Amino acid sequence: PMKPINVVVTGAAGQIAYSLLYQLAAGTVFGPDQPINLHLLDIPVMMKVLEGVVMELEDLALPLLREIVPTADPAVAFKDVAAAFLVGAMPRKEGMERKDLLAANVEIFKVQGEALDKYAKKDVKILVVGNPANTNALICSHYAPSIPKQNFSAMTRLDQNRAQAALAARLNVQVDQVKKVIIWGNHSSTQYPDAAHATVTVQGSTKSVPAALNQDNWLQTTFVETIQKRGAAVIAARKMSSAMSAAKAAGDHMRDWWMGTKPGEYVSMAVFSDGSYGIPENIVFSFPVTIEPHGQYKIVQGLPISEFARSKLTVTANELEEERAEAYKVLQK
Ligand code: NAX
Repeated sequence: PMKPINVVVTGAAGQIAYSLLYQLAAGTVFGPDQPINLHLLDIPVMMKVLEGVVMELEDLALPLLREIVPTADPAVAFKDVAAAFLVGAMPRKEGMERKDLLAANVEIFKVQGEALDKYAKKDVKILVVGNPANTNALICSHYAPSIPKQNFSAMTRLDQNRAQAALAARLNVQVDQVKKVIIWGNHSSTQYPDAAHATVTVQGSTKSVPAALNQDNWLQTTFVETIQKRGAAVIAARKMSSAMSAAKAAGDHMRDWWMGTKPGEYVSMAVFSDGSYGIPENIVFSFPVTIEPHGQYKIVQGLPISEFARSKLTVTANELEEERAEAYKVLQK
């Protein structure tokens, strides 16, 4: 029998965690044979709510779920963790500017980076979901120098899933017949959802999505805008931000990182740029990656970048450089 691993979820009393925790306990992320201990971190005022979440986790009666550790103490939460879902963040409140939001979150991810550095396993896989996710991952890594940079990532999988679903709907095929959609850059409205390299399979024959659509214009306009603004559309309808789909995407991201990507496919993850595709180094940028089972991710190389794509990549890279500059300004105060 396999030994349990420790998995931490921050923001554990929040709405994304509420859907994510079930997936972890059910074995859909780390596999049906991997028992887990769940470490649940939230802030002191949320401890009562967290108690309720713990009760529900117990009542799932799932055999893979061993210990449950609710806490407001990062030292306890990050102890010997093999995987970390950093979901908790300061939400944007009315009248708050992007800068204020960044400042509040930089502080949170500094504290959690330091705790990861001190208490987590050195091969811990870290997924940042809390916004601004890419820059939070950068800050977190900065304060965890003993953990390799390649172990930090931020989530753009929800954007990828949204793009895949939108293409499938447009092409009138089942969602799993669309593959290799890419999200480039920041998890923000500057992200570039790119279907130029995507494929679609209809009745056993596979072709490129642009060829199947025969309409480049839609891919460069409505498609891009719809995916960039999908989060806002969900908020407008639900009065709350995406949670079920965000949690599912977080599970997808970690599962593929842990177990590997499917042969011939790639997925998008925001990771430290190594200069691939001319993207500046030392920002956390979403790239297409492949992963060997229990291995490191590799950024897919050699995809042709059109002039249109290049202009989109530049915009989102510039935004990430600006966020980095702002974050370091806050940290130096
Ligand atoms: P909720 O407000 O429901 O939950 C957040 C939880 O985090 C709260 O319980 C809060 O007390 C806790 N928290 C705050 N500061 C903390 C700290 N220092 N340590 C531990 N816990 C802390 O938000 P939810 O809807 O769950 O969203 C969480 C984050 O995900 C937000 O930042 C949101 O913007 C971000 N998202 C990111 C997405 C992505 O694709 N990368 C998509 C979905 C989502 O919008």
